[in-house]
Amino acid sequence: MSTQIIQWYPGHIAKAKTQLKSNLDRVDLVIEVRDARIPRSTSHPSLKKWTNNKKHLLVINRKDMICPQALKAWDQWFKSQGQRPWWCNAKTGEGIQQIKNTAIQLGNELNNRRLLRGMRHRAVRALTLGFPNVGKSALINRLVNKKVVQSSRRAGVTRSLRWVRLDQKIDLLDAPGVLPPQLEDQEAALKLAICDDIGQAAYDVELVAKRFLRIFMHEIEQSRITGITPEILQMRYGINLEDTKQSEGIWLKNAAEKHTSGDTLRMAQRLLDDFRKNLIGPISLELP
Ligand SMILES: Nc1nc2c(ncn2[C@@H]2O[C@H](COP(=O)(O)OP(=O)(O)OP(=O)(O)O)[C@@H](O)[C@H]2O)c(=O)[nH]1
Ligand SMILES: [Mg+2]
Repeated sequence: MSTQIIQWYPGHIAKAKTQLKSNLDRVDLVIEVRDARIPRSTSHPSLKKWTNNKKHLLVINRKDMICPQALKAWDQWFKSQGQRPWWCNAKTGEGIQQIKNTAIQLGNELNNRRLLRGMRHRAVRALTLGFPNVGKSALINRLVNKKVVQSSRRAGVTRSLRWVRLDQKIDLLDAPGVLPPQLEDQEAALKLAICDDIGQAAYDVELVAKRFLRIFMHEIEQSRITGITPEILQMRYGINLEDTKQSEGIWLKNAAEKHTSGDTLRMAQRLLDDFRKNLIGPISLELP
C-alpha cells in the first residue's frame, strides 16, 4: 500500500511508554497479549528488547473471533517457531485457568531461583503488554476473577499503570496499550484500524471500510481458511460482494442505500463496528 491512510498521534501512549520503561526493571514476567485476528500485526517490534532476561508468556486473545481451523494453523506455526501460544477469550474466561497456572508455575520457578541465591520468597511481578484494545485489562479482570481494572470497547481505555494482586502469588501490572513509534507498515496499520487496535489515530473510515472489503474480495479469490466466504456479507446485509462487479465502492453504496439512507460513511462505520463486535462471523485477517 503506497498511500499513507493511517496517521496516529502517540499522545498518552508516548507518556505511558516512559512510565512503562521505568517499571520494566521491576517486572519478572511479561504477559504479551495479541489479537487472534491479527497475530502478526499485533506483535510489537520492541518486545524482544523489553523482555530480555524476563520470563515471557505469549497470550493470544479473542480466540472466539476466528475460526478453529485458522487457530490451529497459527498454533502450529507458533510451535514450529519454538513458541508456545496460550489462546483465550478474556470476555468469557475461556483458557484463563491455564494461563493462570502457567504464570504461577513460572513464578514458582523464579522464586526457587531466588531461594537458591539466598534471596527471600516474594510475589512475582507480571506485566501485561500489548497493542491498544487487544484485551489486556479484560485478561487481568479474568485472572483475578473480579472487575478490578477498567475494560471497554474503546481503544485507549487504560491510561496509567496499575498494580493488581492475584492470590498473594502474583502482582499484575495493567498498562496502556503501546504502539511502535512509527507505523511504517501501512498494511499492518490498516488491519489495526479495522480491528480497532490502534488507539488514538486518524483515518478515513470509509477508506478503511473499503480496504476491509478489498481483503474480503482477495480472500474469496484465494479461498483460504480465514472464515471469509462469499455468503457472509450477503447474509448480514443482503448484498453480495460478487454481484457488485467486484467493486467495494459499489458494495458500500448499495449497502448504504439499503441500510443507512444512502449514507456511505455511516454504512462504512456500521460494517467496521459489526466486525469489531463479532457480528459478521469469525474472521482472520492474517494467516501464518
Ligand atoms: N469477543 C471478545 N471480546 C473481548 C475479548 N477480550 C476482550 N474483549 C473485549 O474487548 C474490549 C477491549 O478490552 P480491554 O480489556 O479494554 O482491552 P485493553 O487491551 O485493556 O485496551 P486498552 O487499555 O485500551 O489498551 C472490551 O470490550 C472487552 O470486553 C475476547 O477474547 N473476545
Ligand atoms: Mg486496558
